[in-house]
Amino acid sequence: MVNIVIDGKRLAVADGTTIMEAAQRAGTPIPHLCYLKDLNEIAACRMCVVEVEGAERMVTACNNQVFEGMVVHTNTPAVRQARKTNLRLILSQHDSNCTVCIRSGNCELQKLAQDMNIHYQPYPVQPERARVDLSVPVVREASKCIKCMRCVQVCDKIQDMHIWDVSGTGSRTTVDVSLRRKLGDTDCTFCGQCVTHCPTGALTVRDDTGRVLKALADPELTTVIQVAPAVRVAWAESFGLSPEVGTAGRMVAALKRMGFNYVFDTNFTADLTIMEEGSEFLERFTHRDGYSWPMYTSCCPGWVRFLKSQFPGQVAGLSTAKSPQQMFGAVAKSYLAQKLGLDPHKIFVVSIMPCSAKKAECALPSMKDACGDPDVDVVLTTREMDRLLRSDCVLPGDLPEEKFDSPLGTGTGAAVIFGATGGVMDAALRSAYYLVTGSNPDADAFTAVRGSKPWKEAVFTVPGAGDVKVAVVSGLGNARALVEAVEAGEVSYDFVEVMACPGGCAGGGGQPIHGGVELAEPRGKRLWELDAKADIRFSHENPEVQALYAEYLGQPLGEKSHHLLHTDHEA
Ligand code: HC1
Ligand code: SF4
Repeated sequence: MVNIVIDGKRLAVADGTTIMEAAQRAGTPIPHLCYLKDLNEIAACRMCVVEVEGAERMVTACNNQVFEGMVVHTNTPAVRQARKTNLRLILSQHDSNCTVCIRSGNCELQKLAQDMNIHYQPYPVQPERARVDLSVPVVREASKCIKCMRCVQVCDKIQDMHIWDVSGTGSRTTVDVSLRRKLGDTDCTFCGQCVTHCPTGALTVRDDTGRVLKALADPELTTVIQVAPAVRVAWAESFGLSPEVGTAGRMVAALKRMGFNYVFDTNFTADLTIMEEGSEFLERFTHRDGYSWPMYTSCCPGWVRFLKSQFPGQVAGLSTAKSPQQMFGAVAKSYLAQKLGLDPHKIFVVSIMPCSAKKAECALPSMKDACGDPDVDVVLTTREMDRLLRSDCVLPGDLPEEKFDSPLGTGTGAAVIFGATGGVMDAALRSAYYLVTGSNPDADAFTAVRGSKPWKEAVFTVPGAGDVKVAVVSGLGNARALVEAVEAGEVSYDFVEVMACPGGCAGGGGQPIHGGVELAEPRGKRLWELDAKADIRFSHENPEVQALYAEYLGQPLGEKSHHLLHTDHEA
């Protein structure tokens, strides 16, 4: 232990503790802007300067460790002045047009300026201007970048993709797409992790709310909305509602107030995905030869784009099943259109997703199988949905709960866990077991694939089929390590679930942002709780999915399924 004094308070802390952490423990938190624990501890913003007795100059608290006898002053006039000057210099390069910024009210720079009582700017403001590219889902506004390096670090250290980099020198130093490329020309997976780690509005997800409002106002269109599993445990955060109040039922009620004709559940097609993907796995598993191993899940478009660009030789291992979001669109513009007697060209399908990559997925040329139009017309993130509700003066906390509409609105416990790492695998194993044996396993038989460990593996015995060796990873850095190990022959699996975002969609790039606080784990925990208390916990028992097969599709992997619900991943 190390004995120190912070602002007159004596305390003992463990060796290796930073001044920042020690001050937090002493009850005198130090302001910071670029800092993210374990990810970005480079003192780029110099907001965390403190005075240390005996030191010649101020030191930064986030990347300096305490030593025996250290005496720290965190809040002297000189410290306050230095921080203010540093922040004003940052603001001199920042477009502070806060009133129309997407991050206004949720911006760490704005909050710090307010907290530090900065209300005038003595330095001339010269933000870096650059054209904004709206052709891709992740949008960078150079004029708002404060060069904190968080995007570079999360993309390098967590996602291992190296899309962002420092460019320029001296006062022209900035952060940009590496090698000065356009984002759309890179292998960026559009996972959006750089966006959720950006403290300002420099990195955002393209706003498509205008297209949705236009569709809602068009009397010719029937508007159909689907809501992804992970959205229900995150949407209410922006409204400050507790989980008990911010339920899926209130989200449905709020969307109905917006005027959508039908509010359906992506959980329905998550169950459908299990029927198709589970059957596909069993087909491959029982006829082993001629297939590429392992079989990989295909519901995360960030992962699919990653595999195509980084490991093209492994693409044959991807399940051909489309993602639940895409299956939903295809079913809405075929089965639902027929059932309601509607022209599929007049059905406008909107998805609410925790994800930025889903915007790129729905625009793929291959995703238009139902009627030649895109199966999904617009994807909005959880944050965009919250903004829409706000702009329409909907107060979700005051609404009585409502149910999803039928016939695409029922989902099981196996579906809701798609939003958490391990959930797709758990759900697939439950139904694969049933499809082989004709009886259900214990719904909690596959707990080894749950939890936040970044790389999990397990072997399960399915009577009549044998041992199934599975792995689950989340985060693209972990995905790269796994695929490299597969290619090197160091590991071998039958079935692998990959989600691009750490913790799965619960921590997706479209979810509410909380100043660098990671919420994938608690949101995921709530998804597992929803599964545990669900009336039905097996995808094959979803009555609406059973009806879809009976009335329209016939059987899993049948001709209609092949046409509507599967893809060769070529485009
Ligand atoms: Fe996901 Fe999925 S779980 S990919 O993370 O398979 O986005 O929630 O909707 O499609 O169901 C996202 C979440 C989502 C799909 C499902
Ligand atoms: Fe999108 Fe989920 Fe994949 Fe992240 S893990 S890129 S949120 S689908």
